Amino acid sequence: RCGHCQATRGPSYSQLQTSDVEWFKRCLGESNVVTDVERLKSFNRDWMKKYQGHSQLLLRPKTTQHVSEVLAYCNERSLPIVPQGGNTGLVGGGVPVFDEIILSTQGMTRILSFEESSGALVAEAGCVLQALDDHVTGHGYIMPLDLGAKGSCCIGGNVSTNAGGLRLLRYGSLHGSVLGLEVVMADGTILDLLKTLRKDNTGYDLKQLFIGAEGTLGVITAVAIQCAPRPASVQSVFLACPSFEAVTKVLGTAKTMLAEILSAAEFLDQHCMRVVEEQLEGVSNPLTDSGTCTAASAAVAAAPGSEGTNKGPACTDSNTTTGCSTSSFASTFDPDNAASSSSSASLQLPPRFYMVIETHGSHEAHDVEKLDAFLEAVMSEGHVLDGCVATSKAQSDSMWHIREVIAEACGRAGSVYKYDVSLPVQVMYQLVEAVQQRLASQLPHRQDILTLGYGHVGDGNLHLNVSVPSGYSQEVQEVLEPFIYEWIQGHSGSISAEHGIGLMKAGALTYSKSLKAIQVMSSIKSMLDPKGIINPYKVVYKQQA
Ligand code: FAD
Ligand code: S2G
Ligand code: ZN
Repeated sequence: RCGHCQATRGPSYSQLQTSDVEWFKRCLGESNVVTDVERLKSFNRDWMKKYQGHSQLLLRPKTTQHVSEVLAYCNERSLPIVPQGGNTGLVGGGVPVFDEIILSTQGMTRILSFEESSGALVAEAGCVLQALDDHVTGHGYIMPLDLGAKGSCCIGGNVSTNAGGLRLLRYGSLHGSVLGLEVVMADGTILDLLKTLRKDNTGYDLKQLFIGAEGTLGVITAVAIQCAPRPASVQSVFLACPSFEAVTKVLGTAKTMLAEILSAAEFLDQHCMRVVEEQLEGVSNPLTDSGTCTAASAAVAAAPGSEGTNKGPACTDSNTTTGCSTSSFASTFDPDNAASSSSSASLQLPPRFYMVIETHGSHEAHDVEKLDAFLEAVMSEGHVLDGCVATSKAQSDSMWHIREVIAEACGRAGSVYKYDVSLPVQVMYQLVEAVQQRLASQLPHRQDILTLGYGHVGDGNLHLNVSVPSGYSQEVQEVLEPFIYEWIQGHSGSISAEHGIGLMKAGALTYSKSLKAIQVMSSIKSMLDPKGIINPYKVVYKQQA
């Protein structure tokens, strides 16, 4: 019985035989068939070390034809498989529940084509996202998605989870940027939907079924995706805010004043900043570590095109309305030396929230002028206590690094319960506070538990993380669930914004989808995978019963 979802191993599934392994070796070549228990360990365990499978076999097909032959064989033999890319998924979707065969796409890493004129890329599913971004950057394009896991996650896994990430606000969802897919179905049929046309309105848009299906409807073997022109001007700022309400105000102002050049709006709370600084060597708050980035005032005043910026008096108090302009941005917020920074009362306390905001545009002077006006507005309204503008790629990267390593830092601090959810922005942080209060009241002796919030605030996507130093426990799990799912349902949110359902939320789909909708999903699953051999127990499994 599975400890997470109480499922039992499907009665109709066969046990793996030696003759099966021999067949796979003849089909794929001995080196692409792994049975060694030690080598299988990392493939049987998810990135968070929360889900543990017991697969005895890893297959690494090199071609679509191989995948087709393997699936036809497994379907015939009723041998369940789990497709796996970079194994960075966070809901247990990419690892076996019991002894399912792991079908890894890591052997399928060819870039099949790139059209300079249109920016359409066609690549095999096992290509790592970072490698693709590097490839298209050389042609003056960027991938339309960016995740903290870009160094390991694969484009097939990205599509299969309908990954969101740091660029969704500007470049949209994969449901829009994926142009075509090649998918191998449960019976081995190769479904060639691999078009690079921007528009192809011919019947049902089948590729959409597989985007976000988390490997339960077929194995994606190749992806055609629309890349975006590499922006000539990238501006990044790191801001400190006194409250989450201020964060929402800054977001609103960014959307109106930065408008078409706004490409990312992320937030993190003070607990994130602390755990990153505590757990990761050499990562520090750019607003207290003056070496990280140039103070907004110096940068904005010096940046080209800001000549027109009102130089204004040195802003000694961000709450006054003395005509402070952006160029008088408080230099750096230094809690140890509050006297040297702006003297306003709100600066006496460490900021409770931080934001990373980025613009992608085609004309630096134009972009800096808009950014300058935006910073002036949010400063003069008191929604920003302090901040800095990156004046080099290295500074921009270091700002993003803080945001991207929060997950890793939380993982180092303890075992993490992750809740990737969509909520109306105005209530978003109330969920973090509600969970903090609930843990304090239900488990008052557990002061060691760290509850924090961060995420893609521009998309209404919160990442609530509860890090438990002593490890996963039923005691903590029962305080968190179903409380969190009920809270989300009561606030018209979604229990999964971008990570998917996987195994973790297979029993919670009803908090965000009607039974009727789930029944339709189950009938699609039964039609496309009648023997249920592709990634069983995941996504709609619970509702099948
Ligand atoms: P895997 O983990 O290998 O698999 C994920 C799911 O896809 C599984 O259900 C698996 O069965 C299925 N699958 C994989 N390959 C295929 C295929 N070829 N065909 C069919 N099904 C397949 N996610 C976000 O959305 N946004 C983020 O900002 C983000 N940031 C992250 C940061 C960190 C540090 C980490 C560790 C993870 C982050 N993630 C994020 C989660 C994860 O990176 C994404 O879900 C990613 O898309 C998973 O890709 P993968 O190749 O690792 O897939
Ligand atoms: C992110 C992944 C990590 C997490 O960093 O945007 O999607 O902890 C997340 O949820
Ligand atoms: Zn995310």
